[in-house]
Amino acid sequence: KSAAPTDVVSATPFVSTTEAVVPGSAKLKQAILRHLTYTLARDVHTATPRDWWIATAMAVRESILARLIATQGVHNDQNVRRLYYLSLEYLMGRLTENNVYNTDHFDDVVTALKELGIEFNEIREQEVDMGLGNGGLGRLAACFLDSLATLDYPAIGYGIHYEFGLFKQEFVNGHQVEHPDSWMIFGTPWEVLRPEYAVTIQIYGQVENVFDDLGNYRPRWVNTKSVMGVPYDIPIAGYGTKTVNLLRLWASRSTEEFDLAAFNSGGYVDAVREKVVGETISKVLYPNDKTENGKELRLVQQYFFVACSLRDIIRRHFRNDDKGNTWDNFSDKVAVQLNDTHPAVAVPELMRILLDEENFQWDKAWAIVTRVFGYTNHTLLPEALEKWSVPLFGRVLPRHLQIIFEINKQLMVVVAAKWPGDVDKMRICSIIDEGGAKAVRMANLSVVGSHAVNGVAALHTELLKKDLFPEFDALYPGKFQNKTNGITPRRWLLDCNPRLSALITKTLGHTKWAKDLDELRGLEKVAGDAAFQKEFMAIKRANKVDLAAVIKAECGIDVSPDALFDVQIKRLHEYKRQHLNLLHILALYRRLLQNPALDIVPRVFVFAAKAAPGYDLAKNIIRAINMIGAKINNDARIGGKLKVAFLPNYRVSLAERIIPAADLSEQISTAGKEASGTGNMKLALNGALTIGTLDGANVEIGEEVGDENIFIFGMTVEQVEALNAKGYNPWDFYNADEELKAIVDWLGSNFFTPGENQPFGHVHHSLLGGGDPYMVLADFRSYSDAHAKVDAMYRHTAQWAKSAILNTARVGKFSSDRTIREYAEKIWSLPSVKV
Ligand code: T68
Repeated sequence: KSAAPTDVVSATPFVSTTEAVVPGSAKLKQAILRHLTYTLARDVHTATPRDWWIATAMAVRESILARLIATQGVHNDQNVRRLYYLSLEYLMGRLTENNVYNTDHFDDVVTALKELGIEFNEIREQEVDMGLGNGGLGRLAACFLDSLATLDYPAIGYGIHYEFGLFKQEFVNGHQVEHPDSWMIFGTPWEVLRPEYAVTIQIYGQVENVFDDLGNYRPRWVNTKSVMGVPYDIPIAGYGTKTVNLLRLWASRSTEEFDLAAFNSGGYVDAVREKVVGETISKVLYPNDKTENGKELRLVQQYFFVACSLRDIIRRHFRNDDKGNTWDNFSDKVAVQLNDTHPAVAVPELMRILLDEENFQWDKAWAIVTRVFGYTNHTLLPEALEKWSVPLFGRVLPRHLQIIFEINKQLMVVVAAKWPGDVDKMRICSIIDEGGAKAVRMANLSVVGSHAVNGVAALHTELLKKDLFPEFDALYPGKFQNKTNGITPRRWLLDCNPRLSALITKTLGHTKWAKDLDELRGLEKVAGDAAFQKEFMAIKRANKVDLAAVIKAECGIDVSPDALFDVQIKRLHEYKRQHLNLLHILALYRRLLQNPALDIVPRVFVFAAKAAPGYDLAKNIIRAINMIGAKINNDARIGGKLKVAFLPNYRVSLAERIIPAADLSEQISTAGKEASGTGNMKLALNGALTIGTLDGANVEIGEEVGDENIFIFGMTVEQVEALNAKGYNPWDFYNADEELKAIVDWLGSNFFTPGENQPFGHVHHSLLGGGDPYMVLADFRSYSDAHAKVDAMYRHTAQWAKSAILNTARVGKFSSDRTIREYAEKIWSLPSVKV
């Protein structure tokens, strides 16, 4: 039977839906030229590099779309169980190169373009990053999509098609300045607009309390505003397989109903202005990666994408009613993962649909809901746990608030049964925070509404159970699980480090490693081999030469590829302690000034980080690194032994240039604060040694690579807790350490910015008067000592090379393929489906 396949992407005029373009450079060359003419209206003489990029992407896209159609057809015909990943963020980066590699078109593309006189390396720079996320959480979602498709799991990602992604960062006199990221004004070849799947959702309004003829409560949600969600589909091609899944991102549009009231009362111009309100929802990504600020538009964004996605999921399920799909088998076919609490409003939304639209009894509806959802927690920091004020929530989603109150009422019964008479336990477990202004606790809602809750590293999950949710862990034994994060080895080794990839393939004699990263263990036996070490380190050096050119172009700083490249790249946050790194730089600088003959390994400190626009301390740390760096870089007295380069506008495509060139990976958060980290995994995989605390996934990286191949320093979680319990006073450490005192005072002066008053006052205050909440001073000496060991090992080229190789060889565990298999088996019960 030839029913229309599900989620068919409308074909471009050049694509046959039945036949994929046969790969091969000749065909590809033809397709590129065809798109140049008929998609872009260009000829080879007038084509710009951007035209060549789009034509190339369009040519590769043909076969990807054909595979997308085939994949969705198979999934639909077999009525498979699917995983739906709900995430407010996806940090996809550039798509062309990844798609070219994953579909094995790389050699053909390079050859085809060469024949046309074009270098692939040049045109790929034309693509603007798709930066629809803040940091680790958004990038994790992107890595997961790659692994899901590669492992042939039927899966769809849902999110928001932000018009503006994470801001672009520029430095002016060392200060961070933000600019809008208009990534899509000229469109992108990698998305397909699907107006046929547009949905209309309701928001705001009031609840009318109505009873039916039998006296049943039948609330009516009325006077709502309508908003339309229009989906854009981005194909997600698996590596070394035919599976192509999709990422569906919703753009908000006003509906006619939305305009009408304004039109009647205020006339045409007001009507159009109202329309703008509807379009505002998907306008911009919120740039805070930790603190939640209770902004109404953010809640509206969350509800908008969740409501659109659930509508779409339900439509897809019931389209297969001829295959027996009903609500009874809904939770057999549908698994939904909540990427943090940002999509947690899905819990009351699915309840509302079942209760109010489908007339379910509460218990039956609740059973479906809790079977469908899983929840991933990404942080223990209290300021990052989402809360919505009850009045705000009730204004935006009045019916959902009622449902949350009912969920909570039933929860309180369960809590009271477990701990009779213990009001404290009720207060702690309640979804409603009653201390002070009433608020909805989204984490509690997510835990209660899901059948599985997971942390993102072993240590994080332990702390989740012990410190954040001990009551829920007791109430629901077995609900809490660990799923240590991972990264896709395709983007983070195969694509970004072609030199090392080629060496690995040559040495192992196969490319299986890109799909089975434990194969890298095969490198262990050559880790001590002098010839292999030489090749490995020559590749590292070549990558450093490339990065040095980027540093020169972006910062105007000359750096030597023979120096040790010491790298800290991540969001700027007090708990990540970029200022601890800065104190160490100041210490080295001071030691050199006091003894210019001091023999240290020359170092290049590479930073890249964005600070949330309203986060003053983080911005002050950026300024301090920039200004102190400028002073150091231009100080002839130290003979170029230290260089500090803060690369602006950190993003996925910049990470792809930095990571292959790193010697040392800075993972120096206060123990217990970094849930996992994923940059730590990318750097180790590319042969950087870690200097880090026993925090997040560093613990597990240490277990894999071995103590002698990682530089661990600082307090453990237990020691941090003990010091806090006894009362931490940073002045004790300041007064007891002559060098530390001197550099902290130095930081507090205007030595680095003459004429300015207290230029780094914010940082300086946080370390002393502010109480140093992340214990930078307490860990300083141990950190500095660990760096001395780094220095000593780097001088032993063979020893360093061996350690670097063993890092690459032993971090196979951190492939997101392993992570996704664990989710599929232990949380989603998701079989893979070969296309
Ligand atoms: C990160 N979280 C964790 N949050 O900090 C990191 N938050 O340890 C972990 O490796 C990573 O998640 C993946 O699990 C984030 O990146 C955010 O970006 C964020 C964004 C909005 C609101 C709250």
